[in-house]
Amino acid sequence: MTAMELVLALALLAIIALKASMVLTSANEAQQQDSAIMALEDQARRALDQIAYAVMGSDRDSLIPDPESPIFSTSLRYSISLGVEDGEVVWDDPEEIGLSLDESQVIWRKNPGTAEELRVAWCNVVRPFLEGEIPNGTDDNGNGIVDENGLSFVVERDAVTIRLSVQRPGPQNQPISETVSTMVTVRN
Ligand SMILES: [Ca+2]
Ligand SMILES: [Ca+2]
Repeated sequence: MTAMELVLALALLAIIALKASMVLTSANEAQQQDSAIMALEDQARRALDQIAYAVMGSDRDSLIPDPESPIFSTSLRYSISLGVEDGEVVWDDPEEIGLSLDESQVIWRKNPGTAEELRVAWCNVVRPFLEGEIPNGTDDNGNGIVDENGLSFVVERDAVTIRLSVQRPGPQNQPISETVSTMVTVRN
């Protein structure tokens, strides 16, 4: 082998090694991205389930706000009736689930606004607006509500639709988002 052939052979080997490492890196990055998306989806699903279970047990008459049109709200106050005593419905302590835009959090509160208020953050990566929605007065994501926030409730008769979008930095530092929604029926 001449010196020139040796140099060429080495250069070729170097290129092959570089290509192989690039393939490995991009496979690794894709895998990191996939697991980050799956973890975020899990997180969104868990928060949505928690909200849905809480709202599910509540009574229709206790819901605030009480819109009969598809206007969304970023918070929902509800109570569970404990039964009827002397002809009067006895309500459990009121609870409220709402979006804190400042902290990107879903906040659950019991006895909201009172001295005995109990406050727990259920999720802390909520997007300011639902995925695909920007604040421009139109329904960009085509779900029937306009400029809805990252957490929204729509009450129609005894059905509550809950939508949640979360976002966090992905492994390559570009943001990744997940959106989940469900509809629950409250007690009539
Ligand atoms: Ca919309
Ligand atoms: Ca919009």
